[in-house]
Amino acid sequence: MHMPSQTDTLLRHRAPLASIDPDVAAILDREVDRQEHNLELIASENIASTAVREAMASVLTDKYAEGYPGKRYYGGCEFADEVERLAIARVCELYGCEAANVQPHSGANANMAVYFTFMQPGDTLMAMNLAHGGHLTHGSPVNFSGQLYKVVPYGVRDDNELIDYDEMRELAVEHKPKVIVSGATAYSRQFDFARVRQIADEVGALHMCDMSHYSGLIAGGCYPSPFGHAQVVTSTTHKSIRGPRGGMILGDKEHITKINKTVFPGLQGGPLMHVIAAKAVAFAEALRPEFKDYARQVALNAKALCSAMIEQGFRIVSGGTDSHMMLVDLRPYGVTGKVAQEALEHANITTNKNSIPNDPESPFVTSGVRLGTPAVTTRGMGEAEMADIARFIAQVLRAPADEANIADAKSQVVALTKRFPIHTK
Ligand code: DSN
Repeated sequence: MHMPSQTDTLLRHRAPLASIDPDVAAILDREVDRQEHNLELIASENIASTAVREAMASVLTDKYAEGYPGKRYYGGCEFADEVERLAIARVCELYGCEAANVQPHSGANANMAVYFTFMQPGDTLMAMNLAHGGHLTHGSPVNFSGQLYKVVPYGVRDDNELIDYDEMRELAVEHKPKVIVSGATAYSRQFDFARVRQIADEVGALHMCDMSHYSGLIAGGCYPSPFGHAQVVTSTTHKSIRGPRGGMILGDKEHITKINKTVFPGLQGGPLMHVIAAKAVAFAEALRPEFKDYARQVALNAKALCSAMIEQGFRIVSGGTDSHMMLVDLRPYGVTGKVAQEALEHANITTNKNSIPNDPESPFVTSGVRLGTPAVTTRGMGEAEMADIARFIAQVLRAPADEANIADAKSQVVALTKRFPIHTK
């Protein structure tokens, strides 16, 4: 007779994580505590809802569903089909587009799928310079995108730190890229998507927008939409749109049909159906009227934080923000991005060091930090709290090596976070 082991018994009785694996459970508890008592200002992070996390932790993690709805390589896919169709229908409604692929495991995979579909190795890719706010997958030499393609970067003007569209056009005419990418990770201003399309059309390129950073604001009507200007739009699903960690590709039927073959079987195997279920939940949340209020508040908070940082004596790259983020030039305080990130972390303020345009420091040191408001807005903070946050940052960076000063700032940060609980409501 088979005697079930203790572990089998625990699994069958749906034992909680803590009884199966107290080590991992304890780590997760500490992460909850970190999130509760830190101010999360990393512009690419957010706080997914309990519903999104519940879908992500669902039984769909067990299911192989290689293929697409109605055309799978495995049996038993009826509910996988249903949930993937729902995710596609919802995201198309959200952005007013015709077709979508919700299977990319990440934004990098989504970008790779588009490049592989429309370019051959050795072709020319034009995208924003990483040092001016672009992304690794937009042609960095340490990334596949910079290694497979000839990269022609465009950047910002020296005088106003805004994208130089005249230079973009000149470079495009000269180098004839196959794909021009709009979108960035550290550009706080509006993209002129119509202008990028005009340039792309002039040289016969595809305009791909990587809207990862802006996708929540676009869904909420608080940032210009690339739809109608870019033939293909890629995004992560976990930044301002507040879904699970993952990627997606949106566009018209013609382009998405071609891209589908690249995603599967070209690049990926089985889709993460539990994550696709969570994407469907996030898209439903973003379709609710409250999400528009959220997106509006993210943008208002970014403007408020930006003004308060300027009042504290920091310089903001380009002088302001039209989005959820800003790049802070720390040189007026005489600290580098590396020193600032570390000192702020000791005071429970989470940021990331970031190069500013024409940065004299290396990317490992930098002269800037990037600040974003999606996560603090999700926990309910408003413009008044943004002024507090700027004050705390200034206090820390005025004396980043002074332990008593950091401890004092930290106690104020923790008091603020306690007024806006996340997981313990
Ligand atoms: N790493 C992300 C960011 O922080 O902007 C982009 O993928």
